[in-house]
Amino acid sequence: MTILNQSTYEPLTEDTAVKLALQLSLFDTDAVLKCREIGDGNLNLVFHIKDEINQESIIIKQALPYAKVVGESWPLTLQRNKIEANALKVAANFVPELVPEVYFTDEELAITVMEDLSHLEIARKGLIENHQYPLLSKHIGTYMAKTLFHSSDYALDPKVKKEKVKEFINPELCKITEDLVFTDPFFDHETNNFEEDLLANVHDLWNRTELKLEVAKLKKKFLTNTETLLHGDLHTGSIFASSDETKVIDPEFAFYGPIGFDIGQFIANLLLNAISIQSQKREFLYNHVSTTWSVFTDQFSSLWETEGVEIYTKVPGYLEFTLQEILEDTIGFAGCELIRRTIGLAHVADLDGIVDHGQRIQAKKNALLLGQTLIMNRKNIVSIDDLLQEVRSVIQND
Ligand code: SR1
Ligand code: MG
Repeated sequence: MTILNQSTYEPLTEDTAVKLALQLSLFDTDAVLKCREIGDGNLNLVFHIKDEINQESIIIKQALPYAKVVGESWPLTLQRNKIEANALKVAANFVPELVPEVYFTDEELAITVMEDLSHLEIARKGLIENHQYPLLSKHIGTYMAKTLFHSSDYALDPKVKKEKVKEFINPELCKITEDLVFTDPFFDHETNNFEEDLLANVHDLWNRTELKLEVAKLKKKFLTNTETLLHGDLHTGSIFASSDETKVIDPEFAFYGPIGFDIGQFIANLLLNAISIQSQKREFLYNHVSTTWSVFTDQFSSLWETEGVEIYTKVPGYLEFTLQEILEDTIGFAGCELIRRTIGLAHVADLDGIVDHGQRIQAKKNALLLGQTLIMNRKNIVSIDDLLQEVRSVIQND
């Protein structure tokens, strides 16, 4: 199909996005369309198009050929748009209620046209504004159990699974994570970005060779373990939520990796929010951490028992071994995420938005300390209650 009468890539404008929506016949013939570019993430253009007559709306997301957060000096594959659209379609097979519906994709223009979710809030923004989202952890635990189980060797014929590994090879986006999550924050690298008052803490972290050894092991797992199709960037900015609805967006970092990576990123971002608020208000976030893990393990276990195709899923002890390994990885990956969101390239508003300088620096020191503790102690933390006890003991006294 020729879109906008062109066959080569060009970034859309608000005008051409409207033309595209009309060409795709996505609105009624009497539609009066209004379009706004609303992308506030690190990488893409996002157009919100609304029919003011019939109150219908869509989103057109377009990849830019570079990382928006840095600029044109950081080229980035347009292929990520196809990965994202395909990952959304895979997730829709298992959790259609937890992802936006995809209406149309075009590889050449690197666009995905999808359901508008603007009746919901980005969970990170809402959490910062004290919204508690009572169903968030139940929904995300379900999302992770179903998506992570169904794309793994536990559930798929090995040949089919390997075809999917091939389909989701995503080297450029993985390299971003390899650098920004697992490497740069642990060395004196130019991409790092931290406040002067953290200098002593950061130098201390860079000098800890035993910490680097543990991060090396976690990075190795990320590089080499093709356990399942991950979302790959499951932080609270990749989730839309309300009091009764949750939708996971933005799986452009999707690839085959270790199950604990998605869980660790989500839990770390709950903890970043906990660190950013007063200690007496943190309990609901700890409950979210606990519920995420219990919903994930309950549903993953039940899928394992009823739909496991790998013969060893029937062997007593293999499920328990697998869940223990996932927990250990989850805790280690969460530790890396806490550190990189504090001193690496891409920060989070939970911490950076703390207005009081002293409180902000203290919160960032807590995030660095908690991150290191989780990485170093992950083998001794054998339950989610142990994890929360560790979290409380590190960040309680501020
Ligand atoms: C250059 S991209 C920086 C970060 O934004 C994305 O959301 C990922 O978290 C990535 O690491
Ligand atoms: Mg994103």
